[in-house]
This record gives sequence, structure tokens and C-alpha cells, in this order.
Amino acid sequence: MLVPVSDVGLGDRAAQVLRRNDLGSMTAAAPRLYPHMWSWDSALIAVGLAQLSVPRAVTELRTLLRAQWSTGMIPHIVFSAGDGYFPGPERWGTQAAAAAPASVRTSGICQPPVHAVAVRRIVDAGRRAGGSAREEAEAFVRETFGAWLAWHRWLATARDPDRRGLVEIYHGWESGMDNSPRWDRPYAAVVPGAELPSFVRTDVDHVGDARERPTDAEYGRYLWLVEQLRRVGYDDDAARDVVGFRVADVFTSAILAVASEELALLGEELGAGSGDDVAELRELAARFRAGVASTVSPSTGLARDLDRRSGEWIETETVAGFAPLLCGPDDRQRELFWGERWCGHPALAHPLPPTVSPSDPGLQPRAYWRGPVWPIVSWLFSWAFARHGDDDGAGRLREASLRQLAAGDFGEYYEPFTGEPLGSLHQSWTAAVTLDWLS
Ligand code: 9YW
Repeated sequence: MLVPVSDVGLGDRAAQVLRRNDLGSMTAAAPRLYPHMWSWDSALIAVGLAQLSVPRAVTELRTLLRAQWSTGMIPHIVFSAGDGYFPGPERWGTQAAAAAPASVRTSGICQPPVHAVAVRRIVDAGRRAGGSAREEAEAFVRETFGAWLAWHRWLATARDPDRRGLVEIYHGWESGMDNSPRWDRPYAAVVPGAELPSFVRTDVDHVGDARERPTDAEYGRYLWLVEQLRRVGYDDDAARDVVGFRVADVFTSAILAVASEELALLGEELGAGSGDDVAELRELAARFRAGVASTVSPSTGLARDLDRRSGEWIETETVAGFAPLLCGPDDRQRELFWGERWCGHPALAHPLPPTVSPSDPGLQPRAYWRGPVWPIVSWLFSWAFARHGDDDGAGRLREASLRQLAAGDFGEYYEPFTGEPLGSLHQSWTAAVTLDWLS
């Protein structure tokens, strides 16, 4: 019998969320709103699971890898048997795609490559626990190194055809930051065709206030892009030519840089992959780090995305502008991050990075990726700060986040000025990063 959540501590409550959302060999991203496995969620969920059980964390990532496409792409959704989410497998129509796996139903686009970061955390947890946990974690790296390498290689080729060191995305969903104002300009050029099949949204049924979700107009554009990709069978070359949204995403590029470095280190430490593989990953890390640095605006000091269709920089001040801080220490960015335009803004409930600068009058405090604080974003920065030796920065994010999370609702995102949890509650990755912060 389940213990009532109010009777247990934060770590126990977080563990309980992961147990309740556990579908067996995958974890639903959220109990009702997202009844399937999402790619970057599953990686962060594995980070939390590793604190509870290394074998269960390994299972999560094995399930994800079973959905990997023959091109190397890891799809953004792996569908469970559950329903109630739109667009589901029929709308994606990936069965007809040559590269899709035969026995698993998936979407046809990807999400940020945080997976090697999760593999590193699983190895760390395995080593702390010792014995069979250590053996299993290390064996998992040896067994799956080639699959992760194929994933990074796909991003570096299919999605960076000109070798700029920037990953191109074909859908805002691929950034993980679906309706961020970063994408407003490129989306304005996406005009749904009359052939767009009609649709009924289900997401608005699962949140208290529809204004916390993207609008119907936004959804029409999202589904039109799916339609364009579906019609070319999700073929990488054809997709590049037909899709109405092509943006070099600086945040995803930074994640690819740092995750490639982690994978190279794991390969070296554990004798997984060849010397050439490790060297290739190091080259990718250097290429994407340089790509990220090349986007920094001299006036704002923030990194920018590049709209590949219009050739224009995207100047919106969002948290993605701190992409260089994921790659390594950067004094100017560090000052900005903690300064008054961001975490040091006096009106914030907690000194944590909102998705849009609190000094920007366009910030919408309750609207999804247009203002709220997302705990997983704070976690990524705290992980990166610790990795680069900035223990003070990592500690500050950890403490503020644990204060934000103390009520134990594990919101999908939080109102930046009041600290109220928003979106779906009992969100798996929010609970997972809480467990990591408590470890
Ligand atoms: C959707 C699952 C996903 C996240 C995304 C987030 C949201 C799905 O939920 O997208 O239908 O809106 O934007 O980053 O992976 O948690």
C-alpha cells in the first residue's frame, strides 16, 4: 500500500513519483499529460533512478535504445501502450519510414542529446554503490558505447551538414523548449497548408489552465511540420529541403559538445570503442564548443540561435543564451547569469534561471517555455558548473532548487515570481533531478 505523500520526506516523495510513473521498463514523463517515454526526459529520469537502483536506471536507457533508428537518431517519443496523448503514433506515421525500428512505435524527430550525461551519472552511482551495481553500470557503457556514438555521429552529420558546429532542428519540439519565444520568428514563417488533417488536442484536458500550454495557432504549426516530415518518410536529406522550420539550436549544440566529451572520457576510462572513436568524439566536442562560441552576441553576451531559412540571428533573451556555460567556464556569462537581468533579479521567488529574462517585458510567468523556471534546466546548469569546478555556482543552484521543490509537488515548471508549481504535477524528471540533488 502506498504511503500518503504528505507523511514522507522530499527524497521519499520523489522516489514515490518515479515508482508511480513506472510503466515497467520505461517511465511515463508525467502521470496523465505525458503517458509515454520522452527522450531527454528518460535520460534525466535515469539520473534519478540511478540513486535508487542502478539496474532500473540501466533498463530505462536500454528501452530508449531499442527505439533507436537505423540512422542513429534517437526519437523524441517512444510510445507506451497507454493513450490520451496527441499526436500519437498514427499521426506520426513512422511505420512507413525506412529507418524506423520495426517493433517499437516512435515519433520521427529527436530531442537534446543529454544521454551521455545520464550514463556518466549511472557510472558514478554504480561506483559509489560498488559490487554488482558498479559491474552493471560499467558493462552497460561497454555494451552501448557504439549506439551512443552513432547518435552523436548522426547529429553531427545529418543535422550539421555544413560542419558549423551547430545542430539544426526541424521542429521546436526538437529543442525540448517547445514554444520558447526563440522560435517565434521561424514559426511565423510556417503556414499550415489546407491539407493539414484536422486534430483534437488532449494536452489542455490535463492542466488546470489552458494558458499554461501553447495556443491552438502554435499547435497548428507544430502539426504542419509533422505533416511535412511524414510525407517524405522522415528521410534526412529530403526533410532538410521540405521542412518549413530549420534553425541552428545553440542549446542543443552545447549539450552535444559536453555530452561528446563525457562519452569520450567514458570510452577511454572503460576501454569502450576504439582510439579512433574517442578521438572522433573529442573532435565533435571541440567543433560544437566552437560553434556555440561563434554565436555569442557582442552586445548582450548571450549565445544565439540562427534561423537557417532566413539567415537571421535570433536575438530573444532566453535561458538558452547561456549555452556557453554548459560547455565550460566563462567569466562574462557567469556574471550575467547571476546578475540582475537573470538569477539576481530582485523580483524572483528563488535565484534560479527563468526561461526568459525577468527584465524582458515579454516574459509570460505562467506560459510554459515563455517565462517559468524549469527545474531540469537549473539541474543541467548545476551539473555543468560542478563538472567545470564551479562548486559555488553548482551549490547555489542546488540549494535554491531544493527550496523551490520543498513542497513536494514536482511541478513541470514554476512561476518565477511566486514559486507556484505549474503545468503537470508529479513530473518524473523533476522528481529525478531532486533525487540527484539530494544524493
Ligand atoms: C508536449 C515531456 C515533454 C518534454 C518537453 C516539454 C513537453 C511535450 O513535455 O513537451 O507535448 O508539449 O516541452 O521538453 O520532453 O516532459
